[in-house]
Amino acid sequence: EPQETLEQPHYSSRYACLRPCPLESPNQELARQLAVIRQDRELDGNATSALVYERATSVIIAYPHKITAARMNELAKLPFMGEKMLAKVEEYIESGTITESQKIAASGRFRALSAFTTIYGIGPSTARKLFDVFGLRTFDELVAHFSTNELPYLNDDRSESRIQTRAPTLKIQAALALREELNERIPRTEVEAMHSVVMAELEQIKGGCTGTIVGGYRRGKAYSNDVDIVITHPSLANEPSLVSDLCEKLVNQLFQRGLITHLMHLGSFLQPGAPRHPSLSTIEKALTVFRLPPQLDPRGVHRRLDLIVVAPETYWTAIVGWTGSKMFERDLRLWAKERGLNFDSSGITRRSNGKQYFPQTEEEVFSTMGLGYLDPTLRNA
Ligand code: TTP
Ligand code: MN
Ligand code: MN
Ligand code: MN
Repeated sequence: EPQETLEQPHYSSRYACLRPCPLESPNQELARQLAVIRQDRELDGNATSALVYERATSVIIAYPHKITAARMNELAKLPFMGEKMLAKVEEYIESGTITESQKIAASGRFRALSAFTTIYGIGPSTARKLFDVFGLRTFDELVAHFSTNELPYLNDDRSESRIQTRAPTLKIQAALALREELNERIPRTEVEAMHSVVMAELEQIKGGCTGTIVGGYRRGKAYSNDVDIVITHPSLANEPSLVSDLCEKLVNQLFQRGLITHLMHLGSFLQPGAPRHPSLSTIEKALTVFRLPPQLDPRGVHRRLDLIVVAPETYWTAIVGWTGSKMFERDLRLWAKERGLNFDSSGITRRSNGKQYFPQTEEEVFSTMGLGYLDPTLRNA
């Protein structure tokens, strides 16, 4: 039952899911400098301040004009533009740089922590400990440190997974060794080649699967940090056990072929803190490390590959949920919540009575939540 009047997208919206945001912004450099401050706050564990900068930056990149002194009055009326933020924007307009961003970018601690957190498994708190407690400064020192230590966990919670596989977890030593390859960005042609290889393997396991590349690729990015594919098959309808079954078979076959080399995480989709409900079993994900066969990539570069297997009834919510951006997704959930709905990749639920909605087109995902439609290329919030 789509709502009758849909909220129309506009750059002045408080919600990232209502701000049309193309990949290229006339205020890219300003946004880049503000993002340095955001990252500094994240690395310091100051999530509240990081979010303030993230929201303001998101509004700025959706603003369709180059920000100049003459635009400051209009900018001041936009959401999340507090006094401190406006002062930084003004400083940028006048001088071309934000002093605080420059100071942060020049600091040795920021440089080390931001470098450490490019390693899979090292988040801000681990990075701070490695720097502050163990006194580590360089990748060589990390390699030496982790040749005798292991992180207590690497986010591979197999106890929660219904999937059984022999593919090894990516340990911290391997993550360090693969650092340069995993940080290399992936051009669109290679994203498409990875998708084709995965679909060909799927066809052998179960004929007639559908698979859509989501994530940054779908938003139009020329280069991606990983490849995200949402997969379904008609026979999975209302058969949760077949969903994890197909995911397991796919991971095992790709591992046997030497295409998947490591796993980072397996298991049902679960937002941190979200209540468990039955529809969770209609989605299963495997976050992996993948390499193309030698005939397609002679270098055999290791790439991150996320496989999301879903029942057909949740296919379109999964596609919207995995197309991103992260900011877009965060506000999509917030918007839904404020309207008494719960949105996640496995469906839309009315919070008061548990009624579930399974939209069968992408437009319907939006209209079910009272949102005007935004093309994926305008979801770069
Ligand atoms: P990412 O692959 O992390 O990001 P991206 O595709 O936008 O950009 P790139 O890979 O080039 O850096 O996430 C894709 C979407 O999937 C994002 O909107 C968030 C969502 N997502 C989840 O919902 N759950 C998860 O566990 C992860 C890792 C991502
Ligand atoms: Mn700091
Ligand atoms: Mn991605
Ligand atoms: Mn991903």
